[in-house]
Amino acid sequence: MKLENKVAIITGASSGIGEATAKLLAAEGSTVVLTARRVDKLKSLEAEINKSGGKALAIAADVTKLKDLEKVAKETLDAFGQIDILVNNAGLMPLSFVKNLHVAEWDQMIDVNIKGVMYGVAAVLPTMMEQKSGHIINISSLAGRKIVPSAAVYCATKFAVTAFSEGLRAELTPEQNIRVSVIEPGAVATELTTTITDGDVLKNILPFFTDIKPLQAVDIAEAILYAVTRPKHVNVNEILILPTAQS
Ligand code: NJP
Repeated sequence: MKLENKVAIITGASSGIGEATAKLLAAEGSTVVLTARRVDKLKSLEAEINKSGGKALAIAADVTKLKDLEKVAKETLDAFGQIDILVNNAGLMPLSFVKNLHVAEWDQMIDVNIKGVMYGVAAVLPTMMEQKSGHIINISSLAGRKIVPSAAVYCATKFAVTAFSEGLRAELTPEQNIRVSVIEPGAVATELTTTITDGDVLKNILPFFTDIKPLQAVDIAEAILYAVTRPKHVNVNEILILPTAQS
């Protein structure tokens, strides 16, 4: 087992990439702290992992609230005494054309995709600095490198995640022995597109997501596992991973 005696907090663990990552890290021996808003989903994942011999603890949290994430960090420390890995994965993608002014959705993406990631870091950093070790995985996107119509705000949030991650790495990795990796998926078959409400996107753009064979959530979980199981002197800065059929 590659992650024995490790403790990982995973945000957005109630579905998709977060759920798959929780299962994979637990199967490699890590204790996994599962967090998201949908408690029923978290509880059933907690039960599934514990039943199959892993160790999981579900704690409800909204990543737009710093206090919630501080509570997750505190309860993790109280229960397990350490925080080795944070997978900052919670995110939303209600794509829309700027001209359609879905301003409330812009706010939501900024709050979850950018501030949620920063709050996750703020919640675990004091512990990781005291430990003089830790690994922060931030989930960005191909959209953090490539900008397309209907994704202006989503891309802006993912560019921010990628920039913040590089800033974190430059500050923390050499000095504090806290590794930072950014994972940039292309299209992955998850619930992510269910938040789209813009009719123009649903009609014209969404089919793109179904026309190609997308990645599965476990494909991204495996990239995360790769990053967190490198030898201590190796920091995997970035992994961009796309479906073979995606241009
Ligand atoms: O999507 P989905 P993915 N507080 O919808 C949680 C990025 N990505 O796994 O709170 C706390 O299955 C939500 O939980 P709940 C993407 O940008 C994906 O694909 O219970 N949690 C759920 O667990 C995102 O950063 C693709 O509703 C909140 C999770 O977020 C990450 O991958 C491509 C929350 C979303 O799970 C995981 O997304 C790409 C809140 N306020 C990047 N709001 C892709 N799928 O194609 C939401 O490039 N969550």
